[in-house]
Amino acid sequence: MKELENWVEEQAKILKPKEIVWISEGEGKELENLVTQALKENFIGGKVLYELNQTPFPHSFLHRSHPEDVARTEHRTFLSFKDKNLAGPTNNFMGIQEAKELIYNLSKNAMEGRKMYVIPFIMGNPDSHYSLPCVQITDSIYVAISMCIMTRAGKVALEKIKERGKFIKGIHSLGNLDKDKKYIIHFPEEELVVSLNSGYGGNALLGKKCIALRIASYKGWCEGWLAEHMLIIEVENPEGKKFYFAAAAPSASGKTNLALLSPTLPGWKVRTLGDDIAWIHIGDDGKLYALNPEAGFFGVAPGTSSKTNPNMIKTLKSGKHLVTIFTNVALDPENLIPWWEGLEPDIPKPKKLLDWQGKYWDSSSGLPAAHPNSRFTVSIRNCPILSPEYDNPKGVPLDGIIFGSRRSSTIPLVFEAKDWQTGIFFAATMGAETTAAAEGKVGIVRRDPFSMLPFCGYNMAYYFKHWLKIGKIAKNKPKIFFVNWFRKKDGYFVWPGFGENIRVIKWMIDRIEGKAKGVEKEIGIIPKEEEIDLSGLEMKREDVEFALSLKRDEWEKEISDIEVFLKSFGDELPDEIRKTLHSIKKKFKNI
Ligand code: GTP
Ligand code: SPV
Ligand code: MN
Repeated sequence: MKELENWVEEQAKILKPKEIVWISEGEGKELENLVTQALKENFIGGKVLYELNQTPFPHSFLHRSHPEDVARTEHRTFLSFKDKNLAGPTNNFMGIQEAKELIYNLSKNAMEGRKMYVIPFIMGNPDSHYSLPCVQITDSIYVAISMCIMTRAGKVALEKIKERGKFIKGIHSLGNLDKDKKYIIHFPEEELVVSLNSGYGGNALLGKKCIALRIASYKGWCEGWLAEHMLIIEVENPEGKKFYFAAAAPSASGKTNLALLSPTLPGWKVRTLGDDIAWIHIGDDGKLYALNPEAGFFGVAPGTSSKTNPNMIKTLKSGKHLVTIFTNVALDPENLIPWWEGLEPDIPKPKKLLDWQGKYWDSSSGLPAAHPNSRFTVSIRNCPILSPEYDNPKGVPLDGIIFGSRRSSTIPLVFEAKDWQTGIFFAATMGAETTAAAEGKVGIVRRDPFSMLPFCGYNMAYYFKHWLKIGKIAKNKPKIFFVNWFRKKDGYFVWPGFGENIRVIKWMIDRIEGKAKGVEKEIGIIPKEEEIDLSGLEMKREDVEFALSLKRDEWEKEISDIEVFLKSFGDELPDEIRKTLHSIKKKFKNI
């Protein structure tokens, strides 16, 4: 395709790579050759990839990133529009001319001495009307291999680019990994992303947050659909009836775990469709249909074990499809087995351990051996509970949308919004404690609307309006629920979480089927204690009560924080949200 060839040529003139390599298969021999190359190629004092013990972890490799390039960098992530107002108060804005000049200056000769990989890829099932063909260029072989795992790459995408005559563009260069020159700049109107001087996941695998969320959410706003930071699951009850849920949660706050949930209640089954991103369209029947545009998991390693997430451990040990990469985990140097905090009891902590930077780990240092944001990159096809509906080009019809917070107080284990408008209000004002998925202090409560604060590709006030509008058009809407697995009592998580979360989903299904009444409280419908199935679980009554409780002092503070946050949107804030705030405030005053 001429436009593609011209664009690649044009970029090569600026970036000056020593060679251009087109990815045509993204699997098989081609992927094998890339891995062989990466095992030999130098990268910050070592190699790009190290082979791991193939017995427990077939087709698995270790990568160590630059030690200062280990998480998304929100303060260096920008949206560039003609009109500043389109970025809104929660995003960093950069004018188009300034951005283009900066990029040109930083890109000149940035790929000198390196190969430039051209990766055609498609987000979503190629047969889907909703999938989007894209092309990323990169000078990182680690990024090229990761893109082959995370997306449908190669000729399948190239064919669609030719057929549709257009593609979303991504330019990525490691440059010199200078953190002061790191920029991730999005041009939603032009459907272009440029990322320079970082090699880390969300900053560098451009299909993921940059394209499938920031560019796609803007596109969805223009075209009438949604791009969301959500997992997708199929839940089958003991009678064989299936229900579909999409669930948002902030980064490193339980999506992957919920997506691969292994239910503790007998007879219940959960199957995975996606663990991080959902594109949601309105169907002809007025239902909302969700599909996963990705083809792999880029999941948090620490805390993953056969106790918390047995299906992920099986996924990582499968080795059936493509290759698996562990980034910034620790390593048992004798047995070449990856290790991270929370992996016991599967793999006991080895006597000798290399930390995530490859140095001998001193257990008395108080520092973790694996980086808290260490991750694995693995094909979704290796997941033993992948739903056959993953390949459905239309997506699956949603029965429920779940919004999860990470809050040690205030937010109860679960509640249902009384209606769509109230659901949008709580989603828009959700708070969450920050995690290691982004640079900065961990554990600070900040408002993270829809878990999209770092990923919304346009003015968040318009995004709220867009969700409200979707609710008006879709006549067969899912119910909206809120969950918080992270509430603490005396310093401990009061809810056991993980596989036990099926008990909360069961209540949601009872609500969907009209079997559970719940109790109406100020914020919505909360389960009656006896409506949560606790069979086979040893949990004190008072702890369940605590998990479901609303504390007046906590909610007074919550509402005043919400008010401050909503003020930042000024006049752009939708009236519906302002009105819902008043009505909820009034309810709390009336207690
Ligand atoms: P991103 O990939 O960053 O978008 O995150 P994610 O939402 O997929 O995060 P993930 O599921 O990997 O969550 C990681 C963290 O959440 C780990 O620290 C887990 O131990 C913790 N976690 C997940 N589910 C639960 C749960 O039900 N209860 C508790 N207490 N912790 C959980
Ligand atoms: C997140 O931070 O929400 C992730 C990882 O899913 S990254 O791809 O780095 O954004
Ligand atoms: Mn994520």
